Amino acid sequence: MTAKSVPRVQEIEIPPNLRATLCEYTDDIQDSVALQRQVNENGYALLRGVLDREQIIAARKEVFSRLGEVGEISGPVESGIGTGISCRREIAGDLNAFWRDVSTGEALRAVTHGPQLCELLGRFFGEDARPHDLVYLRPMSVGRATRLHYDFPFFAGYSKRIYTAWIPLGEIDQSEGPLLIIENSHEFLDWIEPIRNHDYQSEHANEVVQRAAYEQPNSVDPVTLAEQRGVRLLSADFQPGDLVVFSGFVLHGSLDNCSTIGRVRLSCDVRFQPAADSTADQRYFGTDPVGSAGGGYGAMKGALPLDE
Ligand SMILES: O=C(O)CCC(=O)C(=O)O
Repeated sequence: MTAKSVPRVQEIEIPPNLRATLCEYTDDIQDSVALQRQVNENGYALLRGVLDREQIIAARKEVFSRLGEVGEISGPVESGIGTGISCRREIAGDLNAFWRDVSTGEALRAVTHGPQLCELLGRFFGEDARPHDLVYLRPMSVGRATRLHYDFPFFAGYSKRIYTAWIPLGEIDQSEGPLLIIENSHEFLDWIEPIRNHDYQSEHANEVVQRAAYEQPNSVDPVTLAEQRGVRLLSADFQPGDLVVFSGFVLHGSLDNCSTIGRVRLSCDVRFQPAADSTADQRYFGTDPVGSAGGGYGAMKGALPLDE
């Protein structure tokens, strides 16, 4: 990391004493007990080079080709350089259908719903795992970031055993806005206990889960939050094939995308639960899941043209 690419969050440079690199898992990836230990201790596990690099690159090309067709990414599309303009509304018309189509592309699904990831996630549960059908594909333009939140309120319901798989679709430098995790946030019991004790199967209106996930963590900026809690902001430079798995009780978001060459950061996050748990939640399962907000793929940020 050079001096000119100090990571930023919500337009604030993160002071050196408040930032650190995510801890890498270095044990055997076949070792279910060691994987579970790591995620229990840290709330997350960063696994390097565990996914098929060629499949990741194919998924990146597939997604950016679609964005290239609507004028948002310049060629060669693999570089992911945004044009700053979009013809998505004019060319694609139905933004919901377009985003559903991109999010269910064959190459992308080979990564998110292929056996490699599913078997790996199964080891975190110690039993067979199943991905949600709904995935969150995130092309993040320069200047964009994801605010801090907990995943549990969104995804707990019929199953409470949820892990998120965060997959960088290509190389992502810390200056280009990758995943941000708040150190030890799985131990912020004053925030976690109310979430853990809520019955999200009975009550999961979008306003309820949004408030539970976002409200308190965003009452101050992330740097102030880290100072107040005596923790650090964790991220890493990512390569294709890397994977972060984290629990629903880990506070996370993203760094700001400050790419100096206009590169759009691309990643996908997918939730997994034990295969034995119910798939009755229509928000996340089925051929056309409705999502937390009820609007399906059309309600996701990714469904909006990149210049909006
Ligand atoms: O990639 C991001 O910007 C944030 C990811 C996220 O919020 C998630 O995986 O739940």
